[in-house]
Amino acid sequence: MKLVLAIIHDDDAYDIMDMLRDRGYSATKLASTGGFLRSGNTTLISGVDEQRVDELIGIIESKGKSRKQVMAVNPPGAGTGEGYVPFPVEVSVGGATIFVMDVEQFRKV
Ligand code: 2BA
Repeated sequence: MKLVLAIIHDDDAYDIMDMLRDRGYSATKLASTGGFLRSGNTTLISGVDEQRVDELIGIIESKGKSRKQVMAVNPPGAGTGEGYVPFPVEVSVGGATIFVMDVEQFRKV
């Protein structure tokens, strides 16, 4: 068994969850926060048989859209002092960031 952990955009979460449910996958949705943008995103975790990992990733890829997001950045060396005007920087976020891990044990008790 594998554990798939996928960090996706909040706006894609319900479409992906719906499709996973329709295809018979179990998944858990966690509210998470990106360390760089400090804005909300969604982490899905799903335990699946190894043979189904590629299909699961395909579903996430098909619904997870890449987006541009703008963040305000202080000029280099500005620190936290006043008098500096933050400037906007555009970053490309997602589709999805996906980790696949081995599961040593899976138990429901
Ligand atoms: P954030 O950490 O908020 O990052 C949002 C986007 O900002 C990233 O998109 C990337 O384009 C950019 N970015 C991140 N760190 C950067 C840096 N040090 N310098 C310049 N640009 C940077 P994605 O790569 O698509 O990542 C989307 C979200 O997936 C991340 O949100 C984070 O929550 C998660 N993530 C990405 N890589 C990860 C990793 N190696 N481990 C854990 N979580 C990760």
